[in-house]
Amino acid sequence: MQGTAIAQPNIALIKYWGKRDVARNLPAVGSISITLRELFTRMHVEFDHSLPADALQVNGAADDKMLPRIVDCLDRVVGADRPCARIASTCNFPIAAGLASSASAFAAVTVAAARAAGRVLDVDTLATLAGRASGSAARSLFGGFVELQNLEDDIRCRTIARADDWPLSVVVAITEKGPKAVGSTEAMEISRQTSPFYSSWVEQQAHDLETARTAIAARDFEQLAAIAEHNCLKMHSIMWAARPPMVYWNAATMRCLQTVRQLQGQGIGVFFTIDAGPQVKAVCLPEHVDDVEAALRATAGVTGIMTTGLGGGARLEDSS
Ligand code: 2P0
Repeated sequence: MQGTAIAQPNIALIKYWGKRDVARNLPAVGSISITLRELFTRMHVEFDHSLPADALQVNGAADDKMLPRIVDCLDRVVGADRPCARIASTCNFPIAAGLASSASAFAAVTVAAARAAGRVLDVDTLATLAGRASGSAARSLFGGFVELQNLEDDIRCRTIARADDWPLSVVVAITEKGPKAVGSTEAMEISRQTSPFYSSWVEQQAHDLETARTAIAARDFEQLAAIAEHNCLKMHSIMWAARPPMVYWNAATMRCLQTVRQLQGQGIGVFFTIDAGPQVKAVCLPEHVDDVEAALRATAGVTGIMTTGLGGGARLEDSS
């Protein structure tokens, strides 16, 4: 009764921000993301009737903070009458720092738990279950460019272009490794309840999704860059205008944006996006990755760089 799965985080180009149903964790808007290749979370789940309680280890250390959400996820996948589980997670990038660690974690644990329980579920069901735990996790079941569609009563994810169809690169500039002060779930609710810009955000999302979809289908980098940066800045402006205001950026975040603008001025194919954290993700054409890496590495306040291509969706490990 065990299973091991690997999932990569994804970075939204058209962002999910806000929920229409908090209890079922349904997003207020659709989103489009790219699944990354080199960053990953590996989850091992083992059900054991002799265990007195569920236990989670993250990178070798007990983690009681994340445990309740993992427990809920296991209950949804397997049923609440399941045996207790030993869950071990390893992650090769900073956790809870705006690098979509919850996306890869919940995608991986959903797949691993289904295997451990002997449940054979199709990818749509796995994505729906992962999305109940963390909205962005649904997208990590799929590879390449992924659209999360907001259906009337649920969500559905689809790969709209494969990683090989348009092999972009992503350079992540780390500006701070610590966990964020306000989690996304709470920040989304504060945004929905207090930000004067929230309703326009929801109204305009269909337009942004359509623009990005068209740009991806045409492999139009400039059009994708323009809509992704616009959508990202719009999402952060919702938070800046909320009560209390929430600013995930630091001074180095802003300096990275200036670096990206300078690169664009030199004709380099690159754009930025920023999630619920201070890291900057620079999406670029593969031929420009060395220039982008060098420029971000030289930006004051950048403490680390991670470069990755686009990858496939969550999967069971071969031995699982
Ligand atoms: C996204 N983010 O589309 C957006 C952009 C962060 C900024 O989805 O509350 O951990 O668990 O459903 O998926 C991060 O939020 O939120 C996120 P919950 P999640 O990637």
